[in-house]
Amino acid sequence: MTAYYLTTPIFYVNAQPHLGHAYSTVVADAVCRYQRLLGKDVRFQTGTDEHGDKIVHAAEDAEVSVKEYVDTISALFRAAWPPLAIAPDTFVRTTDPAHMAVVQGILQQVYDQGDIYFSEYTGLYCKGCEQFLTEKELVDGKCPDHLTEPTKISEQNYFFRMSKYQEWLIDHINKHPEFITPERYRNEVLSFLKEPLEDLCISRPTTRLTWGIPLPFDNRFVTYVWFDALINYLSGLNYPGGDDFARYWPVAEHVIAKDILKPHAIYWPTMLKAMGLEPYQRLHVHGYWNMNETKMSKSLGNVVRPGELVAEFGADSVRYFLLREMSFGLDAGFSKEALMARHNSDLTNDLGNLFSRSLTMVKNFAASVVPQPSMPSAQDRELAEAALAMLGHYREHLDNFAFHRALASVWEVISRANKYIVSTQPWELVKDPQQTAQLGTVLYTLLETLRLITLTLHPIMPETAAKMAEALGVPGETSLNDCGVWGRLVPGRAITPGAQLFPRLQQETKDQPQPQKSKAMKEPASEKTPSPEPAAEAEGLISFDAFQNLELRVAEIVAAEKIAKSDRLLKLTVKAPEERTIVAGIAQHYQPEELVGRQVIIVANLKPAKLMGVASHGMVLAAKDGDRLVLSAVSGPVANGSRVA
Ligand code: ME8
Repeated sequence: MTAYYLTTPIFYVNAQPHLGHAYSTVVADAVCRYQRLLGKDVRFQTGTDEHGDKIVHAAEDAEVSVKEYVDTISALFRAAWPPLAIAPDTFVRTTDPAHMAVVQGILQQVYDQGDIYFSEYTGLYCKGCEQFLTEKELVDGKCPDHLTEPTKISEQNYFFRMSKYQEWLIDHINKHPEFITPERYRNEVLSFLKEPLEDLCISRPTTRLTWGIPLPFDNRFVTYVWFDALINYLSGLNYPGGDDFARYWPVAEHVIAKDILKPHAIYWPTMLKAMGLEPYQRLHVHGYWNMNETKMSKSLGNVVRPGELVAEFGADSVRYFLLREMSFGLDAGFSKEALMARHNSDLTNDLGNLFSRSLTMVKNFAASVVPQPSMPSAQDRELAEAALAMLGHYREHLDNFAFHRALASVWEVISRANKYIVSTQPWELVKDPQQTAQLGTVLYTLLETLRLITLTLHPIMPETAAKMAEALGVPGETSLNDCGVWGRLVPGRAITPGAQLFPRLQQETKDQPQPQKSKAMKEPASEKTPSPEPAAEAEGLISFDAFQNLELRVAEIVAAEKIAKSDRLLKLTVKAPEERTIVAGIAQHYQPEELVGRQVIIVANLKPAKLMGVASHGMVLAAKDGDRLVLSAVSGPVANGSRVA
């Protein structure tokens, strides 16, 4: 089995994960899932970078020991990924003794062969970058990334003979056009390499910094951050021994943002060359997520927390947005409104609607089984051909990390399929027994198109794709090579229409842009016969009248007690404003005593029901957040019985 190895940067633990970190990691996760879909043996690595001045200062600010600090923040990074459906295989910490031993082994080797030497250096040091900058790199005398003036520092240190490998590196980049992509970054590196390369300072005296890996040949120094951090890509493979290194290093690829281009495109390949190793295969460089035109960064504090977005939109919606909205390599602006618009337009309207309409029609018109297709018409063939062509475009774009293009080609087919429903009018075909064969072909064409769409979504929205595959009766389809052909759905097999894929989300303010309604979903004005499955119903929408029928009222809890033999139920007496009893399944989340005096929202016109022998007249509303249940409330005191609408 062909191997594939992809890494993200290892993130500094001087602050908590934000959307910028999440982006690189979602990208890597999606690509790894895609490579698995191609049948490869994939290794996906991320981790945390835990040495250096920055970390020591962050721990001082937090008033905890450095060890305690790095353990806490590293754990936050590790915990940030599963909620985004990100599943790395390895998580490297630079404070792991195993990593530190690999770094020391490499330092000794490179020192022994004469590529590390001791010397004095005076230079302009940027604390933010933790590196010396050349005059040329400054903008108005300041570091362009941190907007601060670097400090002139003079000290004795160890240096890596990077200049020795400059010609080799230029030659390597020229001979391997894919080594650094997109091309703009390759050009940037080649242009930087036009000037003579200076040797790289790789140490800090322990008088200035102790939180680092001691140089094995001089314990008055620790190694400076890049010689430590970059080696994670090898230590995670148990370099130099073991099978992993032999298997995965020859196929290594890295994902980074442009802020760390120089260390990855210049320091790292020359370090590898000095070690006698082959360089990585490809470096994929992306741009920045900006907030109001400025880079989202922990030092500026203008960050978005991925966990909060997941709680509001769901992991798949956030993943889709990140991959669809940014052209890989360029900067993109983040706004919640844009995320909301994509959720409602691309996911709820286009994809969700296509899926629910199609499956509901199979349920209603074909008894929930895959129908037998017959001779396809030109229209049927067109959709099938477009769906197959989509797979080709999708693969080509994903191979080049052009996620937005790959997704645009999938959504083009989604839009075509929605139009196909409108023009083939299955609800009319079902009325005419002579059209049964044609109806079967239309429904089969829709189901096959959906199956191919599902295949492309596995890497992007894993949970959604799993739900779709389950409903289509193909839960095990996990190979693009085997399954990316037309006609694999077997007539007669059961289809199980499930729940709505993406609930529609509400805009918070009127000023926010409305999601664009996909053209494909606009039913033609000439369509006189109403569809038996109107779009709104298929989306799980209800009419205002239906909502009005629901009597929501504010109620005050005046008494609460446990119900014998039930560890789940509490008997509540509420005033709304008349007194009534409601049985609520909240005993595992609230003690009776903490409830009295609270105002909650109830459904007041629910049919009475008996629970464990107690008659319940209504239902208390609560939010379910994973395993947690949190009672509804009003933001200020109101009269008991007030209507909520
Ligand atoms: O540089 N937009 O760690 P770091 C997009 N430890 N991506 C962003 C971003 C933004 N606004 N902000 C951060 C380090 N990133 C070193 C790396 S690797 C051997 C050592 C992402 O915590 C992006 O991947 O500052 C960027 O390259 C990385 O976080 C920098 O993370």
